[in-house]
Amino acid sequence: MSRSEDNRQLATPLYLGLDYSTQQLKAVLVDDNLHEIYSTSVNFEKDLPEFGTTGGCHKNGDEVTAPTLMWVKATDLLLDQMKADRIDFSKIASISGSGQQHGSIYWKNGSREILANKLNPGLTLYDQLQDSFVINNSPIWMDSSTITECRQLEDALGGPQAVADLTGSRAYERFTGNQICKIFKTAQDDYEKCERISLVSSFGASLFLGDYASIDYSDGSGMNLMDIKARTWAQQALDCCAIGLREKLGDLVPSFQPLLFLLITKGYVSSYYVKRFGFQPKCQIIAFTGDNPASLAGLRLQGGDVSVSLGTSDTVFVWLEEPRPAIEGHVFANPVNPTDYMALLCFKNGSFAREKVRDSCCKGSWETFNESLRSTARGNNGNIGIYFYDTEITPHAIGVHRFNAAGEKVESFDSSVEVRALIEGQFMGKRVHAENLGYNIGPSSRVLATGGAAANKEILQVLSDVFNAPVYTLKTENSASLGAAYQAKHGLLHASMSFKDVVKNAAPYSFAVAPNEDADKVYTSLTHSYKQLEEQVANSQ
Ligand code: XUL
Repeated sequence: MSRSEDNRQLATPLYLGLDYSTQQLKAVLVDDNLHEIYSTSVNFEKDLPEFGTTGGCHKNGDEVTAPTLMWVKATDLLLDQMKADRIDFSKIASISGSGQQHGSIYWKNGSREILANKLNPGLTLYDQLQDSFVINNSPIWMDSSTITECRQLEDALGGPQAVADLTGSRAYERFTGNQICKIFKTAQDDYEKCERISLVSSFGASLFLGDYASIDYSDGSGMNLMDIKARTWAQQALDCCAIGLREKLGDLVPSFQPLLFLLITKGYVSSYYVKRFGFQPKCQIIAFTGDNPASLAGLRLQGGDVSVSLGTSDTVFVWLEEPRPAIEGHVFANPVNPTDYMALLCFKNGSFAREKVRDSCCKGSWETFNESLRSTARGNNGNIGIYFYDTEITPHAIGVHRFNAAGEKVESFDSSVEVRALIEGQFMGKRVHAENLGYNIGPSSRVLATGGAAANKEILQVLSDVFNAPVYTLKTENSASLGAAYQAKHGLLHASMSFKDVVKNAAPYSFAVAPNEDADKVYTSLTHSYKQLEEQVANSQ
């Protein structure tokens, strides 16, 4: 291809973002202004029924896996769909992606050679990678079968806080190091026949690169194996898990790093895709990352921001500069700024608790619920409630606990006090745990609200007041794949441009609400009281 043709092609570059999530593989194409112009997806259960999954996985007690080849076949199908939709693959300048975090893929000895040199463009990936994996069913994030391995790691490294200080999180059953440790102990032959272990994200990148793709810092933070500050493998943690693990994991790279092929030349898309689909030979593969870090990129969070996803469970992402890993929540390397961090906090009691209180106090009416929020004073006259109907993750505790302004336990609240206590309690809990991990609300902090309850302005007003920061909303069905597409462009430009500048033309946020003037005064001390009461509840269980 001559230079002028090259330039003409790139006059309208497109960027491809992929997301290998639990239930589907999704593709999003954005133009040079990062506006989404196309998306498509393959649903594992519906479109690939031959694998017999429910929601993309197989559950067997506390073991939860997904067929590795299902993800390979989904990749074939996705690209076929894009071809049928007449996507001009030659316009794609770069590709990045994301994957459900923590899942692991075990490549058989010799597979690198197949990926790099033996793929026949006349055949599907599925046909050619049949014999490339030593473990056919990849453990995924819903697996909780490694409690023994977790205790072993915490005992060896000096306890849960020591593991958190080193790796960003205490030992978790779904975290990849503990999963690998279990495979090392129970299937040592398979472990020995494995030449590379990928995460779901780096596995996706490997398929497109035609070589083993490096694990990125952010998704690498979800393994209990990476030194979160140094961003290198933590040898003590590796030693605890399995023999010879360092070689099987490869090198770590920043999350927006253009990848290398065979560790030497630029990591362009494998010639398999050039010949089969018409990708341009210089389409660059950028490291893939975890779905949560990719979503942080998709939401375009900046220093000081926090995003709160209000769904069945609530999830909080926090941008951190100086992390303080704790035994609740996770600290990951930040995917868009190489020196910063992000925290991920999951709260089990989200919409379910809100709906339960709406039903018990407001006869099922959101209108009455909102009226209760409007008619009660900020700070609820000192009344505080903790509503953990299900065993909460952050903190690990259960039950409904109500306290009056003197901090004394009470049996019940009036309906409208109950409604405010629930919403204030949910948001003060988020603030407490974000602050525990090193978050500081600053003058330019913003809260980005997403998920179903983000449509409710009265709820957002309490969120804004508790965090003393303006709240914005953004439509985000695709935040992980969109974030991956942003990272595809960022990866090409990172040497000369910050992520913030790369995404400056992306769709603007909608402003929702601003904090009331007395918010700081009311909630700084109330949140302090909430923190003490929540600790008291958690410690007593
Ligand atoms: C994060 C986690 C999940 C998966 C889901 O720690 O386990 O959010 O990433 O895709």
